[in-house]
Amino acid sequence: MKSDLKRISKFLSLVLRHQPEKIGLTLDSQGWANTQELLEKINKSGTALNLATLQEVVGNNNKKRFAFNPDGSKIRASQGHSIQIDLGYTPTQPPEFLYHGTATRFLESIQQDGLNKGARHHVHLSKDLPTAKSVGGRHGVPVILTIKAQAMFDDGCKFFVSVNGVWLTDSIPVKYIEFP
Ligand code: HQG
Repeated sequence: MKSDLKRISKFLSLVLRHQPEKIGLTLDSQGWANTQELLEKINKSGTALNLATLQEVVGNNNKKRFAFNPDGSKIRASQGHSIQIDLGYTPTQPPEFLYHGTATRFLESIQQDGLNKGARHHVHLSKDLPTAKSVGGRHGVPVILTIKAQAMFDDGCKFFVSVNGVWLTDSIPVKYIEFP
C-alpha cells in the first residue's frame, strides 16, 4: 500500500509539475488542476485512483508536495515545476542563512557559475541541514552549501517560501555561497 502511494505521488509530480499533457490535462496559470478532471484523466490513462486515495496521498505525503484549494475542487504541486506557471507566492524575508544540498560532482561548476535553477522555476533551498543533505543525496555524494540569504535579500534579491516550506529564489551568485 505504501509503495502504491509513493507510485501515485511520483505520477502526480509528473503530471502536476512537468507534463500535464501526458494525460491530456491542462493546468491554469497558477498551476491548479480541477480535482475531478485530474481523477478522471488519471483513471483513463490506466492508473486506478479514487478521491479518498488522492486525499491520502496529499495528506500523508512526506514533503507535502501537493495541496488542495480550500474547497478541494482544485489541486496543485506546491513547488518543483518545470512548466511555466505563477504560483503566486508573496516575496518573503528569509532567515540569515539557508542551505542548498547538492552533490560533490557539481561543486566545481557551482564555484564557477553560482547556483542556477536549471530545468526548474527556482533554485530550491532548505531552512534545515537534514533536508538539504537528503536533497543533495539524490544526485550523488551530498554536500551542503550555506547561502547568505539575508545578505542577498538586503541586496534586493527576491525570496519566496512555498506552502510546504521550501525556499525559492531565482539564482545565487557565488559571492553569497559558503563552500565547506
Ligand atoms: C545543481 C526535490 C552544476 C543543483 C527536492 C542540483 C527539492 C548546478 C541540480 C527539489 C549548478 C538540480 C529541487 C551549476 C545548480 N553547476 N550544478 N551552476 N547550479 N546545480 O533536482 O535542488 O522530492 O532540479 O545543486 O527536495 O536538487 O521533487 O534541484 O543538485 O526541494 O518534491 O543542479 O526537488 O523535491 O537538481 O531539488 P534539481 P534540487 P521533490
